[in-house]
Amino acid sequence: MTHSTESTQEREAYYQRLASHDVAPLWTVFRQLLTPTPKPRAVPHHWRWATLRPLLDEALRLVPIEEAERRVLVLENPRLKGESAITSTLYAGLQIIGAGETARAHRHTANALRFVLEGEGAFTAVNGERAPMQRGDFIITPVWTWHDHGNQGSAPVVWLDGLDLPAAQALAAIFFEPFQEVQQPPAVPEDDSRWRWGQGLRPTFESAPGLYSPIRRYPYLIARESLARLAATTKGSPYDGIMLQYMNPLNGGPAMPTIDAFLQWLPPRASLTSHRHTGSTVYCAVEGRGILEVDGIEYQWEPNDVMVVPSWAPHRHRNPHSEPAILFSFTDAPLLRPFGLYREEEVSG
Ligand code: 1HN
Repeated sequence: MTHSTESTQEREAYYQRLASHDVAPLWTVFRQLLTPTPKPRAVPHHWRWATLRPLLDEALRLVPIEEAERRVLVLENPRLKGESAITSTLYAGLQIIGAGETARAHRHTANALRFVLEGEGAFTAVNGERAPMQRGDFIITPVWTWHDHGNQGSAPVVWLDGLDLPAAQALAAIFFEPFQEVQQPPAVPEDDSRWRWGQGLRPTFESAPGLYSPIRRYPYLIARESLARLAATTKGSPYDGIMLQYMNPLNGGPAMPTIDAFLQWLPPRASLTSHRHTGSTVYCAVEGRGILEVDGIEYQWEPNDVMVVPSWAPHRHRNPHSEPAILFSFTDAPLLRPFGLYREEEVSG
């Protein structure tokens, strides 16, 4: 049934009057709000190391560390320009710190992770504990922990930063505080937390923080060795191959309350099954070469490339080469699970 011109005009006038009272009709937007499946604002994307690495060198040359709280190139989702976001919940960036430099100490409520890509001799200090940074190491600086970075080596060090910053912003829960000094004085021996909590042993005379993993650094050598040994006898998941979680040893859950992180091994000539799930994922290539197919688009990746898979986008991993391929990834899935919002399904075809 069509409406008379008169009633259409009356409605438009009515909608304008509603707006002047700061109200709006639901029925005109209902179907946009309740889409049958998720419609994320973020799009899939691939950032190439070959493109970004020279740009990091320019940042090193152009911007003194004293003028930048952190010398970082933000990986901005093409649909979220200006929002410092790789998806509507996650942040990712590449950070470079020159020989002898310090990235000053501060703390914030956003949870952060580091995945080391290049260089030797840097450390991240978290609440007075220094974690050495070697290629492939996974380091956490959870909610409201003091952290600074230093490079005692003779060449630049580069890593991937991952944060839940857009999620914390959406929840209007950002707090930030600079430390009273540039650097935290070391309060415990290097890697202390790993010896205390990261060997399948628990100190009986103390308790650990409840919200996040008590371990600051998960070394690459150990994660990689585990993957290689598992790969000799198992195929792992049909979707992810052999995948290990950076686990909080106190509860078997993710290392931080909002971000889960993984290292995965795609065996030579692996062609895995396509699936989709809620929650977004940022991938960073570590070893070998492979193909990540997202929404039918193929991203051919090389070491240190970064890719993003938004919520519910069908995706599939392939390794057509004769060498194993290794990917690091992190996801906001822990933000969804407690609220019944996590879904996962195989995608055929
Ligand atoms: C931050 O504190 C670091 O500590 C890196 O290295 C990137 C991006 C946004 C907000 C805080 C760091 C960051 C950040």
